[in-house]
Amino acid sequence: MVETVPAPSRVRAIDSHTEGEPTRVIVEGGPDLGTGTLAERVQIFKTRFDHFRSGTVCEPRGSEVVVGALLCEPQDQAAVAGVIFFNDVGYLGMCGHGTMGVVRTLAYLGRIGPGSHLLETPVGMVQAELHSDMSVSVRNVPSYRYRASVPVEVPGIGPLPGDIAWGGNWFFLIGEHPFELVAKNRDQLVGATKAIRSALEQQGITGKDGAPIDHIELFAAPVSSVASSRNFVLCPGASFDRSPCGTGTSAKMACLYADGRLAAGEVWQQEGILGTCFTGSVQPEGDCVLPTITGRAWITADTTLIFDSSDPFAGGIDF
Ligand code: PYC
Repeated sequence: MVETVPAPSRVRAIDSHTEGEPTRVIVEGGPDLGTGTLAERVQIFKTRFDHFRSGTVCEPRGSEVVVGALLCEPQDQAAVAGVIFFNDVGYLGMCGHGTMGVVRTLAYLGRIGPGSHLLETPVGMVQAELHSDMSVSVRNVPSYRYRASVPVEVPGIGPLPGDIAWGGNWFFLIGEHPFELVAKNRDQLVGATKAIRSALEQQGITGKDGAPIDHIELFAAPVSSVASSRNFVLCPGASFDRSPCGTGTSAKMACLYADGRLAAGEVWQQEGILGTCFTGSVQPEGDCVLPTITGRAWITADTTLIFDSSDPFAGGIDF
């Protein structure tokens, strides 16, 4: 009798980077998560297909810096696609740089052209505009500052006051700290921001309804004379955002608006740790603001990921 070896499964992924931060969009071969809301589909992804998340973005096929984006059928047919974002440790609500990567990917696939497009995410609908120069503007979900000047005592660093804000993910935003925000200090910055996140957790400091604060954002004066500010953003896990972080820029602008330091429609140029910028502005929407952020993304690979059932690391390496 001839033994048959199961064929390895294949997943088509389009890789891009947005102002330096990578996105891997899964366009074929992803799990079937049903037809519920995107928030319901994330729960199915987490409980039944988490190995797909780790297999596609963790080593040896990816790395901790890769943000994955699973394209899904949207519930609302007005949307061009639904999208679930994830990274090496879990799932994101929204992702600004990732949305720009998704839009560039859809254009690369010939599914959209320049113009305005809706995308469904687990935390709400976002509108993306692909410009003729291939830059992308994202009108994010309603964003707001939840608490201002919350002190956190960080072992080895001291007390640090920060704002807690929602920009599609939860952020702790710190303007006063002893760190120099330059890329060569990345190990020190990752260590410090991880210590801040642990201190928040230990001291019971959370987002609304007890939501964990999984992104930490430090600010300093910009290097470029045209930018308004520079940031360093720790993402869930131990990776930092190479881009200026779309949801982090949204959270920042919500705080500035709440303080009366950013007017509706005024331009905010957020520089990231690599010196690249997102251009942002807000419009008021009830108790929140609707942020718009603009940046550039480039396609870097159109690739097939191969999962062989005999591969001990088919589900990624769990460090
Ligand atoms: O651009 O919103 C963003 C983001 C979140 C995590 C990494 N990038």
